[in-house]
Amino acid sequence: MDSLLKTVQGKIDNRLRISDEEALALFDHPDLLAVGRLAARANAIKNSDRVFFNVNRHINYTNICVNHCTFCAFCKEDQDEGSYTLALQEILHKAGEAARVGATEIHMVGGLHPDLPFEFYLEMLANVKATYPQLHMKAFTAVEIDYFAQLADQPVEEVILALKGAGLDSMPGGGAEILGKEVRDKICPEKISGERWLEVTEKVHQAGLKTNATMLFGHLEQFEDRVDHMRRLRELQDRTGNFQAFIPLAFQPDNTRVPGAKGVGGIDALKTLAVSRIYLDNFDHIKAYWIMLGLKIAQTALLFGVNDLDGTVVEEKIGHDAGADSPQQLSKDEIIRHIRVAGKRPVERNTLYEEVRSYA
Ligand code: V47
Repeated sequence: MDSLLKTVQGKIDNRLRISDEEALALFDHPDLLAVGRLAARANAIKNSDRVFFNVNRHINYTNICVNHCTFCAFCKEDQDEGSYTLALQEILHKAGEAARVGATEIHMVGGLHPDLPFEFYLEMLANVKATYPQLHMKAFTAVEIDYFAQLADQPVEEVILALKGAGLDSMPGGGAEILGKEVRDKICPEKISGERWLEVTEKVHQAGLKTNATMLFGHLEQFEDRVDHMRRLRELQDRTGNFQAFIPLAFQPDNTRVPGAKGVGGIDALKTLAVSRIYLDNFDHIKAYWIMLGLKIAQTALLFGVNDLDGTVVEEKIGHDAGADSPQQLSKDEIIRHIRVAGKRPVERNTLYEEVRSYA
């Protein structure tokens, strides 16, 4: 073991955090398996051999979006072929299908639609919640919440309270992309800044809601940008403690407009998940989102510090419009089998990481 690995191991064992320089050095380290072993050690301290998953369904109510992020193949203009906005009845139908198969969570996000009023979103939430109160509504992103504040001409705090009142239970981690300005200006120039994403997320945390945090990687960014991104998240988590999971999203390049981007290889994906597990000492969970990583890498990641495989998903558009070759959905049995084959203990969780059922 070289001196970097020894230092990092000592820090993990003594519950100390690694520096940005150490994280960068881990990204550059040639021994992926050694870095993975350290991440697995850090994860075992937090989660022992448990790997979480949930039974959920994604609903994307519209793909029409006023931002034109170059990495996004999902976004459409109103008049484009393939653009859509779901009617409330269709949304309720999808939520009903999820409820009938025992889902505990609806993950609901969409584009920034130019014409829908804020009331549309409140009504959507309130109707799903009233019809299926057992479903946890994990919905919108900091980007959408900022947009709603503009639509409603209200402060973000008021918008969050109104959404909470209508049934919002927590917020997913999308829209973070890469928080640093230089890369962000290239891949999503019209999107809110990284600073604003953090500010809105902090307000959501202050309103008592849990959220996740994502990082879109494998496009134009350097390792330095990834470490900078994680540092900002670690600092916010020190202040609020309301992040649940960190989710590195592997960039899917098809039908996108990021010059030169080729997508993410298995080694980079595993290294990124592993370094994030070691660096983000104040995050309880690192999620391998199998839709973007592919099932094989997501399963392998369970030996590289990951303790969450996300869920059944059912219908996925954002990654698949960009060429993801993963399936659209997984059954609970398949997820359990993939976790067991990795030598881990499957635990079905709800959105707040409360145990629904543990499988011996
Ligand atoms: O913010 C867009 C990403 C995100 C592409 O919180 C792409 O539990 C890869 O946030 N290739 C939305 N990624 C998805 C998301 C998410 C997913 C699963 C679980 C959770 C959670 C959150 O998808 C966007 C963007 O970063 N994205 N285009 C692409 N071509």
